[in-house]
Amino acid sequence: MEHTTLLLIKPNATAKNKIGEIIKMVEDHGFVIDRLKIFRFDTELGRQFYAIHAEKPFFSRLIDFMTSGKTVAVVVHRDNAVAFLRKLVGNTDHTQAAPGTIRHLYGESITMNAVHASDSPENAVREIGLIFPEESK
Ligand code: 3AN
Repeated sequence: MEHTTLLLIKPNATAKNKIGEIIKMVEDHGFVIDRLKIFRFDTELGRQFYAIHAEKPFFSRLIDFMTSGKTVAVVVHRDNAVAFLRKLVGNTDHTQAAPGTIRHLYGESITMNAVHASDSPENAVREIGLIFPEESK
C-alpha cells in the first residue's frame, strides 16, 4: 500500500550539515519528496508534536533539544512508507541501531538521535497537519 509519512531531521543533524546526506539516503531508498521545509520548533509546537510523551521523564530534555536549532521536515511517499522509513531510521537508541541506518550513522544520544519518522499512517497525518498547517486545510 502506498502511504505518505513524515521525516524530521533534528537539530543535531542540521547543525552538523547532514541534511543533504540524510535526504539522499531517503531518496535512494525509493521515497519521493512531496513537501519540505526548514524551521525551528517553538516550545508550543514541540509540546503538541510530542504530546504523547508529556508525562515521560525525558520530556523537557526532548523539548529543549527540539527547540535548540533548525529542523527540516520532509513529507515523503512510497509503498509501505511508514514501515520502510522506520526501518531506514533505525532504533531510537543509536547504539542499538543497525549498521546502515540513519541513526546508526548520525545519532549522538537517545535524545540527539538525528531524525524522527512517524510510527503509523494515522500519526503521519496528525504530524504533517501540525508541521504544515496551511497545506493540510
Ligand atoms: P522514536 O522516535 O524512535 O519513535 P519515541 O517515539 O519512543 O521514539 O520517542 C520520541 C523521542 O523521544 C525520541 N526520538 C527521542 O528523541 C526521545 N526519547 C525517547 N526515549 C527517550 C529516553 N529514554 N531518554 C531520552 N529521550 C528519549
